[in-house]
Amino acid sequence: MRRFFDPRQLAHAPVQELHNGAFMPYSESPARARDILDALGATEAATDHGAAPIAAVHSADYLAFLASAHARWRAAGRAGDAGGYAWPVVRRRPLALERIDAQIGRYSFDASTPIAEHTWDGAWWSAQTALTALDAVLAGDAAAFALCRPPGHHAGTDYLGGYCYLNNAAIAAQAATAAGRRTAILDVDYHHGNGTQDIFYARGDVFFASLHADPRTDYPYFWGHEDERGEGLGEGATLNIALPHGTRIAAYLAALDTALAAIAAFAPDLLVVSFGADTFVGDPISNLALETADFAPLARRIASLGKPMLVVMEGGYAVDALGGNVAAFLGGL
Ligand code: Q9C
Ligand code: ZN
Repeated sequence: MRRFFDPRQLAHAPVQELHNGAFMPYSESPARARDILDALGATEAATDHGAAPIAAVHSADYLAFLASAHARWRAAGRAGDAGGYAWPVVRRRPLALERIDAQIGRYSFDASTPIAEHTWDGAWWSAQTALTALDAVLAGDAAAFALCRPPGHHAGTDYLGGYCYLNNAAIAAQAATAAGRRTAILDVDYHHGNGTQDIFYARGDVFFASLHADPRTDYPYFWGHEDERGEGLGEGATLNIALPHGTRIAAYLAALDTALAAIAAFAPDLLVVSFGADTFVGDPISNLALETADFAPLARRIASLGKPMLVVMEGGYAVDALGGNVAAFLGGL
């Protein structure tokens, strides 16, 4: 299977500084990609597909914000990485504000996703890596792996969050759709893929299924509940399965079978898998209980759908075990 990674993704290297001057350990680090690369061996770089496939998913105003946010943060005399701390949530009317601090609130939903000096470049090449791996699948490969980092599934049309800036899986799914493929997305990251869900929520042409920790107990809290099933033309094209803490492989595979049956009923001719290894029992920020050896049967079960498959990397923060977990998953394909 061809595996894609672009070294320019490493340029995104945030260091989150809190407003009291302390530094917060930042889970989504370049070391994650390095650990996966050590386990995978050789990878192929991305080719630049330009802005159009990204602009097919994200709004022009959001992209302009993201590309300029760090420079404007610095121009406003601020130090460190740009980060949100005030949001227009509670009974506020939409306002077109110029102040960078206000715009970060407008274009984000959490305080854990700093915009560093080279975040735009890293996110750009992460998306291009997904598009390049998609090309291999469109050309006839049974499967391809995009080592996307920063990850993408929490980013919506016009917002960042959850360590995500550009939604790599959604960008690839949209490009596959534009290429005439009927596309389903299966999200097996620990966290609900709220950005991906939002992007396709009112559309019936892309199916979205997600297995994740119950949002009543886990981030991102405000999405991923099982009664969220899509709306309008997308009614029934979203499927959420919420799992309790401590879920092990047997119960996980049973839930996966439900998602796979729904995807099979949609009859896609291409599958995008948002793969997070943060379902691992040793993940420092998560609470499911999959073992390294479980990732191969998990992947095999997904592959049993028999659809051409693009695997896009999402989360996974047990850095020392991450490469082994990803290699186990890819080995299972
Ligand atoms: N103390 C992905 O796995 N948690 N994102 C913030 C702050 C955010 C995870 C907690 C978790 C985001 C792609
Ligand atoms: Zn995650």
